[in-house]
Amino acid sequence: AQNNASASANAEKKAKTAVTNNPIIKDKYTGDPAALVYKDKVYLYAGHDEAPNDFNFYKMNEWLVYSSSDMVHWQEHPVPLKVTDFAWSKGDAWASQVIERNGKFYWYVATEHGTVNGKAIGVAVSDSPTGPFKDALGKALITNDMTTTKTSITWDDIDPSVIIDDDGQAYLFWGNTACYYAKLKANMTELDGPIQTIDLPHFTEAPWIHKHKNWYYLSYAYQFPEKIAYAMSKSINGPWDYKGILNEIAGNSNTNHQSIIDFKGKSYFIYHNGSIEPNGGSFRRSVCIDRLYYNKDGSIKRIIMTTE
Ligand code: FUB
Repeated sequence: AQNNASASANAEKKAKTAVTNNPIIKDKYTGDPAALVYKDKVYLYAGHDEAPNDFNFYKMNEWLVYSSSDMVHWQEHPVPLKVTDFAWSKGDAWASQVIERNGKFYWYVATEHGTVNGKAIGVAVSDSPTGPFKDALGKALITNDMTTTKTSITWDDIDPSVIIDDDGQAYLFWGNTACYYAKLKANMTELDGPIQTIDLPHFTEAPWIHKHKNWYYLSYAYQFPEKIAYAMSKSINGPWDYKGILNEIAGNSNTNHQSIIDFKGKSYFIYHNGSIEPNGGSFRRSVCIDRLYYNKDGSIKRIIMTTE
């Protein structure tokens, strides 16, 4: 009995260590994290990197959701959304973000459009943060032909990030090469005005919009391989003041993709790297979490990446 007790204490210690260490999810490859704080939990949404070890491009067919009350122990929920849930998509579960409005959860995703050339942004809706989600529109919200005057690439309509400002106005930010934003109507499924472009140094992709105290922050993937940089503004409409690099290239992955939240009095930087050996890398990524600290003037200290 003594042996059993110490074996089970050891197993518990190991399990605790396992869930604490970065990357936080070890049994699957996960990329493009987007966290939602809702009530007393954090919901973490990510794309499922399914590329076999000898396949050097993205293979992503579904999005995943995890929840936690302490940022340490994560519970995986049944797969809440797949590319096949969008009848108009022909594949690719690229980056996404979920937001709550009036008890409904809206999930903005980037995926390949079946008939309009290139990537598009769709929105799915659910009554629960863990789904199941269903296509809210039956068509894409943003398609490549809506932004062709700004860039000639077909993958510029990716990486949606969404915010509801204090006055209730919602905004969608997104982009690759060009950083776009537009107002959303209160129904969260229609644009409410023109698509505008924001000038940011070396903007590659992955905009993340958030507010902390009196400042708006627009962080994004910078250059390639990607670091994360950020800009600050007193207004969501800018002007944006570029503040520099927030996170270095995150080991062994050409892309980096961040989500920034406050939860129970602490701030967190959630991102991905390619750290699971021996096959982790740009197409087999893993979500990590580190603490984020603000300076008194609102600027953000550089992220110290840890394996803890
Ligand atoms: O996961 C596919 C793409 O890689 C995302 O849309 C980008 O942000 C990059 O992380």
